[in-house]
Amino acid sequence: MLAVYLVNSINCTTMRIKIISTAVIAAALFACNSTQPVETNPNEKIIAQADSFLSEYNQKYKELYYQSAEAAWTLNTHIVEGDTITAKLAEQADSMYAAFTGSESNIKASQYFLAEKEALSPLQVKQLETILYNAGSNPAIAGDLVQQRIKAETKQTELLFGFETLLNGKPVSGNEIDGILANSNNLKDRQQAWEASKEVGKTLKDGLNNLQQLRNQTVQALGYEDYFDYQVSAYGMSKQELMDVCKDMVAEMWPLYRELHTWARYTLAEKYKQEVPEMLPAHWLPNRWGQEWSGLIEIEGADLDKTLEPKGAEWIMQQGEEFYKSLGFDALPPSFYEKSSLYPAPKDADYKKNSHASAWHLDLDKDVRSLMSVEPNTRWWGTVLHELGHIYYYMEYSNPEVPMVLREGANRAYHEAMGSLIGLAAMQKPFLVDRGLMSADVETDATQALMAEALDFVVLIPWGAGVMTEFEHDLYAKNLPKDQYNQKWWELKKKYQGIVPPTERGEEYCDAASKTHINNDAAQYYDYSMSNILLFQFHEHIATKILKQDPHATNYYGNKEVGAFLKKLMQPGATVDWRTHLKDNLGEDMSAKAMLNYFSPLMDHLKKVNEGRTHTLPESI
Ligand code: X8Z
Ligand code: ZN
Repeated sequence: MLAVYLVNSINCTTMRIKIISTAVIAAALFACNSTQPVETNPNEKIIAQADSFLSEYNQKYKELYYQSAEAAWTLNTHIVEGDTITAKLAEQADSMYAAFTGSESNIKASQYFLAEKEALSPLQVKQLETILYNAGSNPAIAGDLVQQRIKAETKQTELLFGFETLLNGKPVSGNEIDGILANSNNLKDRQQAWEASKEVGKTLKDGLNNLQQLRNQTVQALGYEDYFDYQVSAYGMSKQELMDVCKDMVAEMWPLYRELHTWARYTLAEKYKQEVPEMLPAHWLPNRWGQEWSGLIEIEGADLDKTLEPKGAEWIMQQGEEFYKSLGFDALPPSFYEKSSLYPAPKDADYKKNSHASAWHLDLDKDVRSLMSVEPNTRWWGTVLHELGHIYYYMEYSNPEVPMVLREGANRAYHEAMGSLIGLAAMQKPFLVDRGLMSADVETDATQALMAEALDFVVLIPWGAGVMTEFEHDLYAKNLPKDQYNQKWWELKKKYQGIVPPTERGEEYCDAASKTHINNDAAQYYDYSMSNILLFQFHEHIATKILKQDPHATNYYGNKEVGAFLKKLMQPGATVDWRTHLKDNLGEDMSAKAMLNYFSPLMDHLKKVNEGRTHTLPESI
């Protein structure tokens, strides 16, 4: 999930005192006190010792996490050219967080207790394992490397979001670029907008190369093979296991993706009055990375963009919250609206902000915020619901049963799935009619609606589990050389998405780095593909078991039982094992079956539409 942590090299005396104090406490814990009476249950003592270590850790963790998140929040919401103080503060706060989470005493203490794991409670073990995992990216034994990485990450964020994108010599926002790619039929304008959006990559290439080394080196100090290995281990998987899961996801969706690809080539060639291309030119698509193409479908009589436009961005936020409240979730705390940065910076603002949407859990409790640039259109309607899914997940597991260090999703994909699930539900006709966003009289074509959903949820799979995952795998696990970044990127784009650039893209560019996550949410993008698989499992359960409605035409609005089911998934946070949690709540393992079932009517339709057309992607991948 996108939440950015930034840090730097700071020599902090206070921090060192704290570390010593933790070390002293740990030493005291381990010392055998001969004056104490003999314990009847030998486990009681170690359980109590672990509890006291964990409670001190959790308290400090929350404090330092908050400081680091606050400083990172400012860095991402208020980027001013020439301001060095904000970055410095962010680096300092992140350094303190890193020094604590990666301290030798915390590592030693958790290793010591974990050696006795049979004696401890599952909740204690889970916390200790997470503490060790958190230490993995900041180990003190890596010395100066952690400081260098923190500094390099801060710099990369500033370069990415402080970058002035120019179109025809004039500054242009991400929303404006997206607007051109969503609406223009002029290929020249489209190409210029697409090319403008990639310029930032050039300035990020050296930084990415530096981070490639530093991320690998820091995690290697605690025994991880590389940074990709480290991020994947959060799922309890090896690199190979994760790559196999991704391969399976892509393979299972491939026949449908291949039909969508064929359909898109012919449809767009007609739209732009061009020959049908063998591969899709990147600037023909309605998204800068070709990661979702739902804009290619206009459902007759149900133009949501047109309906939302006059209502305004604030209305979208408020309706998003209403939807969650109708399911039985609480109102957002007032501080959410006071402290969030929800709308684009004014045109004449003397600062820039991170243009990518994210949700933040600043104090691991009720200080929840979102960073967005909401405009009243369909794309932002989905994004608002996505981000609110994170926010409500944060609020649900911020309960006394969940220790600070486990205030995370059951896994990262669960976290991504919640809001995207609500986004799916919020696009279905019965919901839209209920909410007055579509007239009940409109005869919508169910197949077209299904197409729009496939162009979003299916199209993301080869992009997320293919291009992004394999690129980052090769970057970190295979040390992809800097002079092969762009070549590798476009090789993968062609293989997995069937997308090619409008013109040759040499190594002076770094098109991968135009994607936020490559810079500040590294080696985790498979989360989104897995979340799509999971969310169709959740949706199928909700539609068939709770609502007793056709999964293609549901209305979640106002149903407290749906809310209760979601809360049950959310409330334990990371205190549970994600696989067991799925089995307990759905009675099944992670599987693409629900997603394939959902889209199966579309396959027949597309086969007919594409009859006689040439498919240029291979039958299997
Ligand atoms: O980054 C996001 C969210 C924030 S966690 C807006 N998403 C991915 C992306 O935009 O690349 C949601 C879908 C995929
Ligand atoms: Zn997200």
